Amino acid sequence: MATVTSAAVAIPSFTGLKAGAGAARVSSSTLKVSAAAPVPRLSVKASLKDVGVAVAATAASSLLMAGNAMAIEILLGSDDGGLAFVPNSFSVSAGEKIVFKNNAGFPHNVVFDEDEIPSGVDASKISMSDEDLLNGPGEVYSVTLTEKGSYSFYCSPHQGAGMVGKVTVN
Ligand SMILES: [Cu+2]
Repeated sequence: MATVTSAAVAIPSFTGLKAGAGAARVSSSTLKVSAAAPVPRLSVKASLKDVGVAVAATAASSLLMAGNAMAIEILLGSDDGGLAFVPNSFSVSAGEKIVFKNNAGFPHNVVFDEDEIPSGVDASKISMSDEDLLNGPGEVYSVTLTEKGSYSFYCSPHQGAGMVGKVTVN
């Protein structure tokens, strides 16, 4: 009985050791948990990376806007909600980027008139499709024209309301 008791006494301390070993195991499984933790951390890093890309894109577009010689911005819809390109007649250099930006009265789009562009230019390659619309504020459609000449374009939902424009490429 006494032996059993001493054994019983020994057991708690042994259990304590086991608990210590168990604690070690716990910490090793904690290590496993923390080894798993880098996965969400990685996804955080990935999203930070995405943010970085977005920031870089914003910086690039600011740079684009700063370099007016390289790009021109045309507003889709006037500030008072008028259905018009602003400006609706302008000139660019061949290869200069034209950025059409949603401003008001959207949805809008930009479709070049296949009968009023320089011969040899494929209207479908420089136009948005009739069904494709810019629905949100600030959305843009960019196009670069390389053939010199006169181009007419319109917004398909608002062509009847007079939302048409003309660009001369020099
Ligand atoms: Cu429109």
